[in-house]
Amino acid sequence: MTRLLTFLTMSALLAVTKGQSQMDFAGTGQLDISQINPFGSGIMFMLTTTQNPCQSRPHHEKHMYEHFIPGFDWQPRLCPPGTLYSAEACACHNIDLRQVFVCRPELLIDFNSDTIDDSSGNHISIGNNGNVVNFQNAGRFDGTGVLAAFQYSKQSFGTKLTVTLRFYKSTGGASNDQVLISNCIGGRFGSVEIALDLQTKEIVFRIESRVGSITEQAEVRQPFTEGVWTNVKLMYDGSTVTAEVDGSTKTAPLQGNINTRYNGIMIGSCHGRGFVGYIDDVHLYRCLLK
Ligand SMILES: [Ca+2]
Repeated sequence: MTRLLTFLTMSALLAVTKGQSQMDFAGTGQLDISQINPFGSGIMFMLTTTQNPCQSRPHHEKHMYEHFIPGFDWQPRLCPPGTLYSAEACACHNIDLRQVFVCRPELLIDFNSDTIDDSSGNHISIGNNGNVVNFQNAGRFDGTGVLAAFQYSKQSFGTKLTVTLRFYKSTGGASNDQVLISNCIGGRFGSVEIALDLQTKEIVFRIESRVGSITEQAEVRQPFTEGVWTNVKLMYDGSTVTAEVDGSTKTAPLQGNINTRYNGIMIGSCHGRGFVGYIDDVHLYRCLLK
């Protein structure tokens, strides 16, 4: 028994030291422990051999489950497409044999009601710093406004992600770099980001991924014009980043899982890069929208 515990402990240590820092997270995402490694160099740590209590529980909709977050109580979460939650496994391990796969938005903000909220049906809570208002069924951003979907903190998007939105750029803003959507943290660009470079008048699409312990980035730029509605799509399929603007497509190669971020998804500003104009029809899919 002692030998077995020693072996298990050593295996866990080796898994960490070999850079296998991605931990399964209730079968729906991954927690990147390299960003929260509390173990300083030279400090020994102990791994318990007691199984952790299950921190998720069934939801009445079997394609979902509830995850306990200290301070936020039980929060609903979606299982990956084609899977159902299993209380026995404490994860989305069951295959949904009846499912006909359709790529549906996990997050949908259409700004069509008085309150700015997620109308995907997944009840993702949207924070508003009070400076984003609905105006003629679109979100008006004055450079200080930001919407936040904190649910995406530390969640992995894996190798399948599509983000679509439309924007109308008005003149002005304190920053020449204005964020439409991003999970940037500090001065570090988002691992998922669509921003405007006002100096070059370009939309900048960014994805940051991780292959093993190596971080890689792809950036694709497309021109835009102020004062017109512009439709954009950012898609990543595990090998290619696709940036589409009003039907015009550019691509860049990239591999690996999209990097996790502590931040949630921010809309309209991130780290002082405030957007001035209108944003509408924000969709986020954990699948490929062809
Ligand atoms: Ca709208």
